[in-house]
Formats: sequence, structure tokens, C-alpha cells
Amino acid sequence: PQTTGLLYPRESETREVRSLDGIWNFVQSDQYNVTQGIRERWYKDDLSKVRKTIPMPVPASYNDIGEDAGLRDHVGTVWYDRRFFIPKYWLKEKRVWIRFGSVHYDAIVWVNGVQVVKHEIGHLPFEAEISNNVLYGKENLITVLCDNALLQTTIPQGSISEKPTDNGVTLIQSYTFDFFNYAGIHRSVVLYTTPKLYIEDVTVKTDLADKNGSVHYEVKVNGDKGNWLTYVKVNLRSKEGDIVASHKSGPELKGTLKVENVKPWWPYLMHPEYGYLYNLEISLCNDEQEDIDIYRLKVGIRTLAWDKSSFRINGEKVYLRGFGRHEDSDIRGKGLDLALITKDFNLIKWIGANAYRTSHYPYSEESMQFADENGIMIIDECPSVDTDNFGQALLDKHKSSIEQLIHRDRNHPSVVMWSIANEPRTKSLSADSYFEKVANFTRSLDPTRPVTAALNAAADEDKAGKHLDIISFNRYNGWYRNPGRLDMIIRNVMDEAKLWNKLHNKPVLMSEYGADTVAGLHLLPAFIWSEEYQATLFSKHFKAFDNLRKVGWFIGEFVWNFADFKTEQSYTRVGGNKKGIFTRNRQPKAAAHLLRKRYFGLCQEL
Ligand code: BDP
Repeated sequence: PQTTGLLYPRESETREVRSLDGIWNFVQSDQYNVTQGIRERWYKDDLSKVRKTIPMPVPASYNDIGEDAGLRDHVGTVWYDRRFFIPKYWLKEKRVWIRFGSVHYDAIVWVNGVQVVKHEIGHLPFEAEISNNVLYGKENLITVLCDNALLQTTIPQGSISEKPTDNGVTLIQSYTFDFFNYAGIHRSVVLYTTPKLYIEDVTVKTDLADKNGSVHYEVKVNGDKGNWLTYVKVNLRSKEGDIVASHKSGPELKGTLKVENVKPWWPYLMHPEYGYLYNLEISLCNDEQEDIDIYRLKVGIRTLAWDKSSFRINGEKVYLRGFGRHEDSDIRGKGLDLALITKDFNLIKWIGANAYRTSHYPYSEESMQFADENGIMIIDECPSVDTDNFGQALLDKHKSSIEQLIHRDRNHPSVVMWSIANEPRTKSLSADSYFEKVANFTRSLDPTRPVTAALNAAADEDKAGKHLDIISFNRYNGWYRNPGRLDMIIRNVMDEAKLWNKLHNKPVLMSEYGADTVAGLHLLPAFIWSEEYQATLFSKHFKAFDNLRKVGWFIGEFVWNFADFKTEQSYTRVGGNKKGIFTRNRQPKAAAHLLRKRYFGLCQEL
């Protein structure tokens, strides 16, 4: 997998971006003949010449587009293709790239019948240079094979079995995680160009001292430099567009920009000016030519620090208030939807939250940009859910998912922690060395952010907590544990948080709590599944949190979940998981109003 390059595609004076989003042609493979398309080389020509195709929107999950359960529950491969033009003038001075925001789970891409890239693990971008594969001034063909199969060595894990049906047999994909295994081309597909000698990668790190900020940058270039001495000119612009710092690098292409009277990046409502971003403008030059390539990156200047009892931004203690979420909506499934992201950020701000966890996989790059702009702190989670059967193959893939995630997100000021797993089976002995390796690997890639995982084993049986910097725990008091009992919550939440802290002497946050709630179901006295029950269960948790906050090391509370979402079919799920404070259509349940009061109250107090 690629761990260099992959800069978010942005237009500039030297770069063009063209979207390949739209309606593609789509073919579902026969479940029992998944390799047929490869054997028969369907990528050599239009899919419509070998099979009847149906129209499929990109980006979107394919599962809910039809009205056929066979498509929704499909296991194995599907094919997409479309045609596109490449202008003639791109031939001269450009490199041409194809980039996918994410395809779930496995993908192979061909351009004009030639394989150009292969990628495994959903929710992460990949790209390939296709300068030598495209026809200039002509029409071209792109074909994508996507496989949704989850096995014991994929991230996340699953298993496939064969079961008899009334008409024969069928393949069933099973998994233990609690969200629908949506698949397809989930995020945008773009063609973009760079010059032949181009900026391949940029890394920034920031610092603060009194009123001064600094931005350390490091640029990688690729391509033939010729005999010229190459350097970069870097400008840092304020939000208003004024240059506040400049630097000209030597041939090592790195340096530090000093910013006087800096405006630090603050979380939402922690400061009147939150989410402040500078614009870093990088121009690649040599002795002969300026502006060979220009790339711009938004930069938030902030510091993070943590110790046994606190988590600090810019030296100030932060209390995180937010929720776990999903990328999920009607019809589109996990497909990128800018209307939905914009609406969600409006709701996040309406409710007064300052954080969320990208449960249980990396979210779109567009949503990370929204988080930067709005001062929303992100606990950035890799796609490892319910991790079990720890082995070397799984470990390698787990590390790869973290490496790709950190590579993609390391420059976002909003990312304040890495979450290396959700509810891994950490009771087992083998979890100990497994998580030691995953946590150390994560720290070795990025020592500037703390490592956490959302744990749910009993605190005194868990083997992973000792390898983390911050303990996050998920617990469903009053739901999976003592359902219907609203009178045991305060004590249990407090006892558990204290035990985690006592065992590890580290900051603790509650990463999940909640109750399924059918919007509109009212039952008094509060009864499970009703709006009254969810609201009362929340208020009990708030009491526990308020008591815990007095002790110092308790650093955050996260409701499960922001909105209702789709899951696998099961008798515990009524049309999906209903623990949202918003419905799947983003309308508030009673608990949302209560949470809004709390979250705004919390930020006034601080
Ligand atoms: C937790 C999981 C989350 C589930 C939630 C639930 O981390 O993915 O959706 O339980 O059951 O165990 O609602």
C-alpha cells in the first residue's frame, strides 16, 4: 500500500482535477463464479459487451440501490466501468493520475484493459499514475473490480459460509460488528494532473510558545530534477489571505515558518475563534524556473499533550463531549454525500459537541476537512472492529490499515488521538503482545498524538489497556447490562471508570453508552426502547460523569450514536440500530434536546 503521495487532489495553477463521479455501468458477478470476469478478461472492453449492465451511481454503496435482496446481500465481486476523455494537451507536460477516495473492500482497477492499481481495505484512498496508460485526445475506458468478502485476515474480520436454500445453496457473509457491510465505490473518483516534476508529499508539524507559533514543513518531490538545484518557496497565509510567514528552503526541502501573534487552532467553543486555519502555499522551484508545481494545504497550529491525568490542547485541559458515529444514510449507504456531511456538521454544532470518534473506520477526507474548519476533535479509528483470532497475517494488515490512516490524516489539526481498535477481544492472552505491537507501531509513526482503543472487556481481564496512552471504554449499563434498570447506572459507570484508572493510572473516557430508541415511542414510567428511557439513561450517565470529572483524570463522554444506522438483519435490530439521538433522517429524538443542554452547559462551565 501507498504510504507516500496521496495528497488530497486540489486544483492549482499547475494542477487540474476532473471528477469521474456519475453513473457507471455495473455488473454483479455470479456468487459461485467470482473469478469468471478475470478469467474471461471483462476489463478488456465495455462490460456491456459481455453482460447486461445496470446503471450504478458513484459514489454510493450499491446495496440499497436496487429493490432486490440479491444485490443487497451479494457476497463477492462486482464490476464497474465507464468511459472518459483525456485532453490532448495533457500529453505534453503533465502526469495523469487516477485516485479513489475509497472502494470497499478490495479493488482492482484497469485503464484501457491494463491493470493500474490494486488495493485492499475499505475507507482509505489509493491512486496510480496512468500517464502511460491513457490515450490523449481520445476516449478511454476504466474498469473496477470490487470485492466485499470479509475473512478472518481482513480488517475488519468476517467469515463466509455456504447454506442450503429452497432452490439450492447460497453464500452467507457473517460478521460480528454492528453495522451493515456496505460495499462499492464509496467515495469520489478523480483524474488529476501534476507536472512531470511535482510535489509528491507534504508533512507539517506545529508548535506554540507564548504568542508565537511555528510550522515545520517537509516536502517530498518526485520526477526528474535535471541538473538544477531544487527548492521550495513556502508562504503561510492567514484566513483573510495575507502572508504571515515565508520561507525558502534549501535542497532538503524542509524548514520552519515562524508566526508572530499566532491564532492557534482551538476546539469548538473553547475560544471565540475556534477551528482557525492558515493556508500553506508551497511552490516548487529550481534555479531556472519558479512555480514548477504549486500545492496548498490548510494548517491548524496547535499542540497536544497528555499525562497520567489530563489531555491538553495548547496547554489547556480539554474535556471531550461528543459521540460515536457512522457514515450511513438511506439509499447511499456509506457513499460520500456532501449534503449529509454538511447537515451533520450543522447538527454537531447545534448540539454543542466538540468531538467524535470515527467509529469504526476512517471517514471521508471531506469530513476531516469539515472537522478542521469547525474545531471538532477527532478520535481517528482504523477499521479494526471486534478483533479476534490474533495472528501474524491479521497483525500485518492491521498495521497496514494504521499506516495508511496516519499517512492520510497526519496533517489534520482536528485529529487528536488514534484509536487502534473497537472492542477487540482483549481477554485472551495473545491480545497482550498483539496490542503491544499495534500500539508501539502507531506511536513509532506518530509520537505527537496519544493512542487509544475502545475497550469492552472487563477492566481486570483486559490485556490491551496497559499498552495505550488513554483508556476508552464502551459499556451499556441499563441496556445490554441490566436492561430496564435505570437505578444501577451511576454507581456502575463510576466504579468501572475508577477501576480502569486505578489499574492503569491513565486518563479515561467513556467512548460508548446508550439505548436503542424508536422515535415517537413514549412510555411512562420509562421503559426500554422509548424516548423517555433513552433520555433518563442519559441523565443518569451525566450524573456519573459529573462526579467523575471532579477527580481530574476523566476526560470525556461519547454517546452511542449520533444517528440511527443500518445493521445486519437480527431480531435485536428494528430496521437497524436505533441508538441515535437523531433518526437516520437526522431528526432529533427527545434525548437530543437534553444532550444539547448538557453539552452547551459543559462548555460554559469550562
Ligand atoms: C458496541 C459496538 C457498536 C454497537 C453498539 C450497539 O462498539 O458498534 O453498535 O455496541 O450494540 O458494542 O449498539
